[in-house]
Amino acid sequence: DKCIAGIPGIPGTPGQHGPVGRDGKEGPPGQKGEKGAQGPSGERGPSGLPGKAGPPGQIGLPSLPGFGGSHQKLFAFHVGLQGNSPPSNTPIKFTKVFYNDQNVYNINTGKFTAPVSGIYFFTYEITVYNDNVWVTLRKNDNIIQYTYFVYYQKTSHTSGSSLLNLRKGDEIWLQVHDNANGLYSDSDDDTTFTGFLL
Ligand SMILES: [Ca+2]
Repeated sequence: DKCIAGIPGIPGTPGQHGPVGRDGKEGPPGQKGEKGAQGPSGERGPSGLPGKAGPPGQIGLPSLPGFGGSHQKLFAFHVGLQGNSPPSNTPIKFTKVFYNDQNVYNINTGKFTAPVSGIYFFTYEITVYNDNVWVTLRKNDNIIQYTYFVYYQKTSHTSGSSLLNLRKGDEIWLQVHDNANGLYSDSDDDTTFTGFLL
């Protein structure tokens, strides 16, 4: 007996969906994106409060006073007495010249004449011998100041100085007062009169 093939059967109906599968593995990271364009500038903010004041700076060194600088000519004299006991009531004539290059002191009259207006300094150093000394510093025959010294032994010294605001042409000199004329000089003693424009 031969087995005869039968007619194929009708396909069955599809099966029902199976249950949901498990999650798959996480994939690799994506590529980095391109940089975006710069955004517009923001508005300016309000001004901040002012800062605190800084500490004070150091005080600078004082400058030295100028003397005979390029802006101003030098005017000065330094003269000495020759002999002793100059006469009273007339300008003392200092005829020993240490410095008088601008001829501001006249050795014939005993007077200094201000060549320009300005502030002048005068000083005198007197060797005293054998008599009291009383001298006056005079400006245009007005007494500016007195210097008095009582003689007591051998040789002594007295001095005076003054700062004066002079006008051009003002005259300054020293003069013995009241016959107290113990001013002295010899080969190794000096009595001097000095002045200069500041
Ligand atoms: Ca002497």
